Amino acid sequence: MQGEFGPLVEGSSIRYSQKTMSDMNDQEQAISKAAGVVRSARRLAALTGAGISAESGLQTFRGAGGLWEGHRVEEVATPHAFRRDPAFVWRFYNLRRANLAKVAPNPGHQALVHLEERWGADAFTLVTQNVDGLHFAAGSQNVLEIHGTLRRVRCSGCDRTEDRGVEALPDLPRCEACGELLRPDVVWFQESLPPGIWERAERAVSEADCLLVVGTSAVVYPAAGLIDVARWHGATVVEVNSEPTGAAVDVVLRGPAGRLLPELVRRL
Ligand code: BJW
Ligand code: ZN
Repeated sequence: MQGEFGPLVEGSSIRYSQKTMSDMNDQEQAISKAAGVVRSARRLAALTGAGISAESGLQTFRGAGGLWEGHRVEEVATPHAFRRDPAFVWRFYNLRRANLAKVAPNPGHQALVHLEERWGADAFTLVTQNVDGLHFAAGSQNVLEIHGTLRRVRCSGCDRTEDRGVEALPDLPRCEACGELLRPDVVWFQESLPPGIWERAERAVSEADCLLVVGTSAVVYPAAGLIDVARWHGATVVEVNSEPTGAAVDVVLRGPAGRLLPELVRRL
């Protein structure tokens, strides 16, 4: 059988097509280059998205399987959707909260812990768009959750926040203090990012010599704009993604983060 990219199996020996060989050389060059860039960076930052948690079993937002009951995230994760039908929105979030109890960090998350240990939390900042808490669960400490977290709720009346972990919540949870509806403490479309945290993310990225962009489609702003901020300040941007994105980056590592990040760390 001759696959365009796959190995050609002949009897007991495995030959590779020319296309596969040149892809392997490109990948080898890219990972060596990325390792060199990371090694020589005084300050590092990473921007992660849903793709880094895909190998833990969590769905991404876009691409195959990215719909929830036929709805795009843009239809569910908005203040308008919550006002119109809070039970519908809570169903989406309660399912995702329940999923969190079943998943664990994967080698991609752990590789980023390793980078923080090696560079020190002062010189390595992990900016994540993810709300799943898996970077903290893996052991990363300097993590900026710019889109909030599923583990916290916030009162839509008095703004009080509370950590509820992954405990099961009622279909329509209410605030004990004022009786108004609680909502997940995450950032929906048309909402501002948490002010202090966003400023720290911008600063970390603008001070970094290298930014690793992992598992994000880089279509949601202002998070995706961090890539331009980094480059504008002279950082080299290394993307790790299983699929092409339109992001303007310097080095591309194409493949699963759970394999490529540990490989990158091994080469440092
Ligand atoms: C793997 C892999 C493996 C798979 N290994 N890779 C400028 C231009 C255009 C629009 C705007 C703009 N500025 C603002 C906007 C509007 C809007 C926006 O960006 N819209 C775009 C969709 C066009 N932004 C906002 O509204 C933001 N707020 C804002 O701007 O406030 C200012 C304001 C205030 C007041 C009035 C008006 C404006 C807020 C954005 C909030 C986003 N929130 C969500 C939901 C969070 C809660 C929840 O989880 O439910 O955040 S949306 C969703 O997308 C979530 C994610 O964090 C975010 C990004 O998604 P991500 O992580 O990139 O996931 P995917 O699925 O897109 O990609 C996964 C990737 O992984 C893929 O590339 C795969 O290939 C890859 N992958 N497996 C490696 N194993
Ligand atoms: Zn309240």
